[in-house]
Amino acid sequence: MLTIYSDTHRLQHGKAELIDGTLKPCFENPSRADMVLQEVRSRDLGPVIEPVAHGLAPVLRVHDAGYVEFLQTAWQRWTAMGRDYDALPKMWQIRRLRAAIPQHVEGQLCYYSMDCGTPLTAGTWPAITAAADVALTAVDQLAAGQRGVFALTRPPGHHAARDYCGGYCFFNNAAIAAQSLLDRGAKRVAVLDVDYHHGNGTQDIFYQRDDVLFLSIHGDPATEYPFFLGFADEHGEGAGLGYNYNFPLPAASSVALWFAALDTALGEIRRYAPDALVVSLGVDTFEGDPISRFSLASTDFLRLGEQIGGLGLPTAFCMEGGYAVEPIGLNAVNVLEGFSMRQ
Ligand code: Q9C
Ligand code: ZN
Repeated sequence: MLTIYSDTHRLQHGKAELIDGTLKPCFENPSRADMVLQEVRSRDLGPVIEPVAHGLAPVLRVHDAGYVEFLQTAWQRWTAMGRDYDALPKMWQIRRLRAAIPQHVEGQLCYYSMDCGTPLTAGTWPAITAAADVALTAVDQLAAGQRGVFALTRPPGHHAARDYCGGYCFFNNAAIAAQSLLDRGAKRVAVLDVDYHHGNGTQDIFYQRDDVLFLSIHGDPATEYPFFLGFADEHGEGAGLGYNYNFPLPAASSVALWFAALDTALGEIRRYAPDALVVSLGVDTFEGDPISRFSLASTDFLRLGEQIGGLGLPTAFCMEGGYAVEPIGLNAVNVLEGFSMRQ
């Protein structure tokens, strides 16, 4: 299987996030993608190629123009005030506060953020545009006839909605890929999100549409991040009604329960009969993940890949979460190898 990768991800290197009352080094850091790439190479998964620059037009197909402009200019505006540290919001436009976009960069940071765990840094803009290009190049390769392509995207994307960042995500790489598939002629695309956390951003982007079927298997938001979206009764809206499926599972769910949810999700994908599939590939469902609470073993990821491969669809895998850094490559490449066994 072909892998698309850019070193530019390294420029996104946040310093710290608030964990258990103190600042700890960011879980979402460059070593994650480095470890995945190392495993891709050592297992000889296939060729690794650089992304092709696609510009902002395909990003603006899923993200709000004001949000994109904010991301593009924020670091320059932040440092112009003499701030040389990561930009993090300290308040939110919560219930009954005015929804107007503030003028000040700090106010805008609050307006466009979902949480305070997603540091905007000197390298955020180059890293997120490179990640979008990685996803878009994967789509180019599907259009050129590849059956499965691995977009080694970092930072991840599935928590980023049309107009907000959060959960370590800025641009929604998987949504950008799905939209690009449609723009290249696909009639229907399915996005299957297997990250431990609900893909609230992807759901948000496609919630009112029937040309993208979104399915997410994740820790129950009643107790798990992102808390405010990802419940089983979110089925879509308007034209999108019936095209959104959430499978929230209790935090300590068994592997058998997880695969039962996958089976139901795969059945819905078959029924939808899409032209292509995008997988939001988070491996934070792993038993050793430091911030998540499912218990998939490394071999379960092979099985996951095989089952996805059994759909027989052109498939773009976009890397999402996974914070047990040492085995992240083993787990991610197991999915890709399992998929390849079914081609
Ligand atoms: N105590 C992704 O996997 N905070 N994002 C968790 C745990 C945010 C995860 C805090 C988790 C975001 C792409
Ligand atoms: Zn996650």
